[in-house]
Amino acid sequence: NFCFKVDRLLGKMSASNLKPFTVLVEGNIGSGKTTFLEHFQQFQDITLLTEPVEEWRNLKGWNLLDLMYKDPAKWAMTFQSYVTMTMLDMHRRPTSTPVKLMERSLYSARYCFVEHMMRNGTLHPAQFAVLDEWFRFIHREIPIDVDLIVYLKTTPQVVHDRIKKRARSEEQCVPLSYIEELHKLHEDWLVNRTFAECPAPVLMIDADLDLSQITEEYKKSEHQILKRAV
Ligand code: DCP
Repeated sequence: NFCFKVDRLLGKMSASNLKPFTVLVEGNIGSGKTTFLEHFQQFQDITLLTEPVEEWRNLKGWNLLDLMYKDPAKWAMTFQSYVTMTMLDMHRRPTSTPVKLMERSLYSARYCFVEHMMRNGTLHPAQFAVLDEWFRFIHREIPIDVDLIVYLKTTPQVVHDRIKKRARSEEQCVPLSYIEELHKLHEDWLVNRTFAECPAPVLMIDADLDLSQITEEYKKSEHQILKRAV
């Protein structure tokens, strides 16, 4: 028992000098990313970084998420540039634990949301060019470590129903077509690998299951994530 404790302590000390094993949790809107992160609250030695949606909803009193949904042509650029900043902050945040779990990333912002807004014309090509240059600059100049991506794969209709049920005020007019297009971009990025770089191996999870059954599904990923925790 004593040896085990010393071992663990040494493990922790050496782990704190190392880079954490970094896991990105990705998936469509309403796929259960937050619930997935909450599942890992029960374990020690993991830092959980949930998405800064609350920051997007209140920047000096301004609800950028709401502004973007109400008038995308005017506010998408502002919103996505703030997302870039808050995501970079999460990627760079130091952790004292050997495992770091992050909800979303700079990658899904660029390869799913910004990509969609460029393709459907919400972003002016010049606005897209600026966001893309920021992404490329960060990618080139700042180390962003990713070791594993957990992809919560869903069916668009299922998450659309969930989004309506959870009734986040800003998302009330999100059409099924938008969810379908975002789904396709996640698939192209993480499964088909057709247009964008995938920065780490992908672990796919069936996230269509409802809350009563999803824990079993989440457990399947525990081994891959926890083997890195001391
Ligand atoms: N969003 C966006 N652009 C981004 C990231 C998010 O427009 N680069 C929007 C889409 C949603 C809201 O922000 O309206 C939050 O989306 P997420 O899918 O990131 O988070 P959820 O809260 O839906 O995650 P989940 O339900 O899976 O926990």
